[in-house]
Amino acid sequence: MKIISAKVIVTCPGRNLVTLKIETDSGVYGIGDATLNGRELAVVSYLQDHVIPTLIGKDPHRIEDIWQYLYRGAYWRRGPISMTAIAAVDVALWDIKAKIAELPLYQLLGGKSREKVMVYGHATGLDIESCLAEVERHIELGYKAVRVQCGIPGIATTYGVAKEAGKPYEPADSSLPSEHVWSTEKYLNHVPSLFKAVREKFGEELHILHDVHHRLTPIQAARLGKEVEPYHLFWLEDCTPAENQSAFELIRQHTTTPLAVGEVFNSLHDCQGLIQNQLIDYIRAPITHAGGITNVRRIADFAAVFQVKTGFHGATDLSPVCMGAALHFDTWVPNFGIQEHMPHSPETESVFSHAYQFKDGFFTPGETPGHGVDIDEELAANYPYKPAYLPVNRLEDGTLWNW
Ligand code: CS2
Ligand code: MG
Repeated sequence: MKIISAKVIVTCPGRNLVTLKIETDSGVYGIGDATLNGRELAVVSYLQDHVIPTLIGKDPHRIEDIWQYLYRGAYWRRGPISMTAIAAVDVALWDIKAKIAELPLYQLLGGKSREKVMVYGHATGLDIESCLAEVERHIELGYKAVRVQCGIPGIATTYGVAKEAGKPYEPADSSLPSEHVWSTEKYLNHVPSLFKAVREKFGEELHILHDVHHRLTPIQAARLGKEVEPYHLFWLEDCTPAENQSAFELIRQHTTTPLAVGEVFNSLHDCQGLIQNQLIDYIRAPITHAGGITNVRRIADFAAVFQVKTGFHGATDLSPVCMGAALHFDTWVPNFGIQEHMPHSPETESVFSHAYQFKDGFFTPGETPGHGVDIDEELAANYPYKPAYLPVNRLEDGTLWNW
């Protein structure tokens, strides 16, 4: 069997999404997600100009060999652009192999470890009251786990808070980076009251998650982790930038609040210390940005040795193709923790058909051969690429900070 062609499909049904489609001489094709929010065209070029020419004529069944070829053969290793490109090829090849085997992808990984995959939704609010209303709406939809983010008095905009209840908060239409202002002090003084309010209104059973989004120093993260211990969070995410993995030793000394990190990781080397020293509880490196199923399986297996669980990133800037592949992986992976779920826009749902389904707080991946996701290329062409950037953050004194 041979790869005869491959193409990159860029579409913007509410936000830019990049899909790689690999076609074989058997007529079977596979697709992979190649979306890197704000840097999409860099991955498009990496695939079109440097990867696709090397794939033509290769045997699509040789997933591992092609992964090694693209990882080692580039000479320049790691990084989000190359690892996202490799991931798209990898997921497309797993899709092809499973279609040929006429099996849902999870069967090729090792079969079911669970009947359904627990997900968490996003409850955001400009203030605590409106966030509580969103939590209630998610509970009514059946979610057992909800990420809570609210506006901070004295700060105009903060991460993860939609301008209008129920509307996406992810910026997808800024032609150049918008600049936001941040105050750690105002945030730290306010956010523990959010969790207190959620617990008082909804009790102990609901899983509460929160994303700090890289904005604290280690000692500030230690303070927050300690202060929120009474509210038993499921996890505190990205509490400090993790390039310096040993920073988490300081945080771990001060708090038992579970820690999640890794949505910006693309390699096991980004998190090896965090995992083997048990400095975190959940690893979030998503299939699309961490080199695909082949590489994330290595990370997950390594994490299992140290009782670290998976908690894949699943924001809407990861396409339904990523969600589909992730749900098959989540169905198999023994050390599964939780899966993020942000509903894609209706336009995105029309461009990407999928076999995965939501029911009462859980997803199932579907039994369709492959990962069960497809793209309507004609419909995709109706949504041309729109330049868009993630925002940039500054402290109140103008210092450039983490968004
Ligand atoms: C966030 C993301 O979902 C999350 O946990 O950190 O929404 C993140 O802001 C975006 O994926 C960035 O593109
Ligand atoms: Mg996050």
